[in-house]
Amino acid sequence: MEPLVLDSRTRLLVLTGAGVSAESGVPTFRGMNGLWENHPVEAVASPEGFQADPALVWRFYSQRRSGASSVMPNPGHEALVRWEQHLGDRFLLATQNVDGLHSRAGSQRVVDMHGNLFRTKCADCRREPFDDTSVHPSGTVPKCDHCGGRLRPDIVWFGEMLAPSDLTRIGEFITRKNGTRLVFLAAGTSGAVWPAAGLVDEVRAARGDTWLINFESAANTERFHHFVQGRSGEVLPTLAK
Ligand code: BJW
Ligand code: ZN
Repeated sequence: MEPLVLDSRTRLLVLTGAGVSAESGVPTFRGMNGLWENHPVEAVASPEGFQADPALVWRFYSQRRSGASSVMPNPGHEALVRWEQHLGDRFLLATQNVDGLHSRAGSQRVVDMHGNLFRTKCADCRREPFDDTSVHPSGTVPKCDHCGGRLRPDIVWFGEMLAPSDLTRIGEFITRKNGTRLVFLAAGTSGAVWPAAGLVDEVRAARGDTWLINFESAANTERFHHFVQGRSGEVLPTLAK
């Protein structure tokens, strides 16, 4: 297999998805057939779902908070930390995962594209999102101290916009012109959810080299120059030269 070359002329954008956390024991989305306790993920991860049954949504995210707190980063996360230590500002990690495992492993240049499981915001007022590990497993709905409105997890749900500052940070990394060669590596993601699934095309438009590391073929596999089929915790630690 051709190695992934990370030399002093390379800048590397990594996109991770649920598959990278799978080996830590965090369930993937499509692996649950897109269902949680028989509810379609869209029903518990959308503004409409929250409107219809906020207590159910808090039960879902409480279970996720408890699950993510009880697991540890795996060798896939650790390989990304080593690449960042080697590349410095020529490295950026865009993650769709909200579990915080990349930061816990030691990654620093991280864009949490889909938000953070351990942050809460108000659905009604503009107060700043805040760190929060509390759980509401019986399905009660926490209230905002500022306006009395409903609190919600600080997650990007279906139909919601990603933070413009996050998209700008990723876009600027892709188009940066400083004589470096752009490499993009996506790992553990089904390529089904946008705009993350379109990053491979943005990178190709900027003439970058593209790699997919995934356990099975993804919805956008044919858009990548290289596809390495396998588990991220096994492939990532041995991929780079
Ligand atoms: C392993 C492994 C191992 C397992 N090693 N691999 C263009 C076209 C069509 C639709 C749209 C479009 N643009 C926007 C949309 C709508 C929508 C969308 O994409 N829908 C699709 C389902 C079609 N996108 C949005 O709504 C986004 N917002 C937006 O675009 O705003 C503007 C707009 C709004 C409305 C209309 C048009 C524009 C927001 C998307 C936010 C997604 N949020 C979620 C849920 C909340 C997070 C949470 O609670 O955790 O984020 S969805 C869910 O999917 C979650 C994930 O981050 C995301 C991606 O999933 P991921 O990570 O790829 O996981 P899986 O499970 O799908 O795949 C895991 C893969 O790993 C598998 O392939 C396994 O084989 C593999 N694997 N073990 C390596 N050990
Ligand atoms: Zn409020």
